[in-house]
Amino acid sequence: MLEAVARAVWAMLPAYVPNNAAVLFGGGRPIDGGRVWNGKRLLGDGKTWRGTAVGTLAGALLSLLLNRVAGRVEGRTGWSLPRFSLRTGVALALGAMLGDIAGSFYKRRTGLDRGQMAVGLDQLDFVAGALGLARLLAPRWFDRTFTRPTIAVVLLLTPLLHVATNVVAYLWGLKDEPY
Ligand code: CTP
Ligand code: MG
Ligand code: K
Repeated sequence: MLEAVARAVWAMLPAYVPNNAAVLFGGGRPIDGGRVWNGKRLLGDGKTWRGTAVGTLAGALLSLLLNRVAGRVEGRTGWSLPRFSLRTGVALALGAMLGDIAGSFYKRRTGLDRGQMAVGLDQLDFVAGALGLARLLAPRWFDRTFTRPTIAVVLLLTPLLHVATNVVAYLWGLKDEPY
């Protein structure tokens, strides 16, 4: 049970970190360039080129770092942990950023302004993006790594982890809203 949770979190770490890196280092030019569609911004000021680039890079670098320490963690715990290639690391990180961007696109279409909460969507859009792009770019690795039980753990645990990190980021003054 603990191993299943550890495997799921390990596999998703390259998708979890991009959002937080974007919060820390994002800002600057918005991706939509300020464009408006049907009276609402296409994406909004919360989706920037810099945040997306830094987030993707952070997630991809983390996947390489995880590979370096995986053996040691396995030795201590007896778990068997997933490994990342550059392709799967980038797929998870970029996929997370794209899913988050798609979420903002959807929020703007439904009249939610930048920073307004969308329960469920805010917590899972990046998961859908990360899993979707990884499945597309590395289907065999995806099937091996994200078995049904692992996906179930990810879907249950991610919203909790997401809310917890955002509350911490909010309390530290890094984020404007605790979600
Ligand atoms: N961020 C960024 N680029 C991204 C994603 C996030 O620069 N691709 C930064 C922005 O400063 C953003 C912050 O991280 O405000 C928090 O991200 P998020 O909560 O996803 O954006 P919101 O500002 O809440 O906007 P939205 O309503 O569109 O989700
Ligand atoms: Mg937000
Ligand atoms: K979001």
